[in-house]
Amino acid sequence: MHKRTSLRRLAAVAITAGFVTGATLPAFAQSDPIRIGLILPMSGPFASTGRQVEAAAKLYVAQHGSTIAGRKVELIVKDDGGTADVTRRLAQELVVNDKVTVLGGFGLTPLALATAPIATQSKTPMVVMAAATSSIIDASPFIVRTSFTLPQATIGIAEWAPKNGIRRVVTLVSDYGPGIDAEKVFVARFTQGGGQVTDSLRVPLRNPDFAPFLQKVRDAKPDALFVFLPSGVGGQMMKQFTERGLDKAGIRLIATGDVTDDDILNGMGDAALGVVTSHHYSAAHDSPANKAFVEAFTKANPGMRPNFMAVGGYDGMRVIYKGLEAAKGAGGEALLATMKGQSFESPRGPVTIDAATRDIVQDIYIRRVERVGGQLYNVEFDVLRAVRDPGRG
Ligand code: VNL
Repeated sequence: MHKRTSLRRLAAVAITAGFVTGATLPAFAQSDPIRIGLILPMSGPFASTGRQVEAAAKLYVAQHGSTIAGRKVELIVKDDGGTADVTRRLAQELVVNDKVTVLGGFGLTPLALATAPIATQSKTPMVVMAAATSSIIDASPFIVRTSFTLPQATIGIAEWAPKNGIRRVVTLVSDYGPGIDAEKVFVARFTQGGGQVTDSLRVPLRNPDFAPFLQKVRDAKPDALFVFLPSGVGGQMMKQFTERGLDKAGIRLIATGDVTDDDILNGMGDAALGVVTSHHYSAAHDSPANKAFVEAFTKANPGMRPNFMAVGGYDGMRVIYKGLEAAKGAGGEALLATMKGQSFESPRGPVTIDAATRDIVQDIYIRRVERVGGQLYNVEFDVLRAVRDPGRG
């Protein structure tokens, strides 16, 4: 007994020190499946994000098969309900019990941040497909991002507004990471362009009551209200915006594309017409790659239109698949290395995972809500090419 233990310990030491005879031992057997663990808010107030990412990830697998480097690929989806403690526990279980090769998903910033230390400690690559606070990328050297950052999305509208007759603006954002990023970048760029931000309002992330804030904006009568709210929440704000008569008072609405999210845009009605936003993805993006994506997504998920969360999930799976293929099914540092630097044509347009920052570089479009074929879409009319995250200087 004692002898066996010490032998085993000796073997462990030999492996760590690299004294293994012959070829290096692979960390997996050829018969082991490659497990990809996605953690998403499939329930709770942000379930639409989970539903979109999951649908797109499953579409990617359906289109590209379940075998990589001769091994079976298993996609595991776990529901964290949008609660960080749950995300952390699920990540721990996926790494320790399921021995996933890579983690993905992460619907909101706090959920990504809660998982980052686990990715670092276990050397498990972690693909952030939805959350978008600039600083997430710094939380672990094992993070790769296929979503976007709020500074990236915000500069488009912040530069467009002062060139288009908007001089005085009030900002309204969700009071957490991405909202603070959006507010900071909007104020800086809009002011640089000659505009003036007269007030900056922050609403709680959970169950926001927009009424008192919008009343304040109505009284202040700026040229426009700039808004960031997480995906799925924009419709409630839009309803209140018109009910309180802000549109009639001549106050324009400008926003990041999170507010006119394709998942809910069509349900917003005429109130949304003419709203100008900037973002990295529109279901109306005019390219063959996007047409094929929207068609396949809608076919696999009748009644659903893919939004920017879906594209983050679809591209996230692309980065994982191509990374695994190049790394011959290995995880850890080897997979991280093959995920970095990937450049490809996404449904959103051309993208690159910057090898140095691990963050996504992508085009940012200026769009206007229009009725196309009886449905509301964000129609792109201008573009900033190959935008890096400006939040990192
Ligand atoms: C976040 C950013 C979440 C943008 C979002 O929707 C969004 C985040 C759920 O980083 O928490 O549209």
